[in-house]
Amino acid sequence: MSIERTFSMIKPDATRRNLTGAIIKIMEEAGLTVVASKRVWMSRREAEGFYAVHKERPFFGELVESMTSGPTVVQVLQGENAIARNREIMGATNPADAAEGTIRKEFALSIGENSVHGSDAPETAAQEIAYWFSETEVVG
Ligand code: DAT
Ligand code: MG
Repeated sequence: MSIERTFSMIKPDATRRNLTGAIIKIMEEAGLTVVASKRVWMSRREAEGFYAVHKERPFFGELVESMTSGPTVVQVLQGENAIARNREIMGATNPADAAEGTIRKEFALSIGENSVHGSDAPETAAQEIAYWFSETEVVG
């Protein structure tokens, strides 16, 4: 067990439905602490850069469209095994496959509008945190 940081995002489908507080409550109750946070309406360019790993996938256009459709909350979560813990409470990508009690099971509208993003590994967590935050904005 170790204290880690992970990058998390509350997506436009969730901010639009005023679910920001409900989602953060689940994260905090899971032992994760918000150590950086800001509300961002990302540009097309920012969304394409952030999701560059998916640029050849058939859903890329739809993904960029959805991520730029409204405000997101970008944040850094810190805690024991934060990367895996956050993925666990998020649930599966497709809400139809997400376990009971997970954020996506409770709130996601579809596989594309699935309410939250979370880093999947230490390398992507470091990259994604650096994409949105400077070192001084992360206050642990
Ligand atoms: P995750 O967000 O669980 O890490 P991912 O990295 O495979 O999932 O995909 C990134 C996002 O892209 C996902 O949260 C929603 C969208 N997406 C993935 N697969 C999709 C599909 N088949 N149709 C539409 N959007 C999809
Ligand atoms: Mg992913």
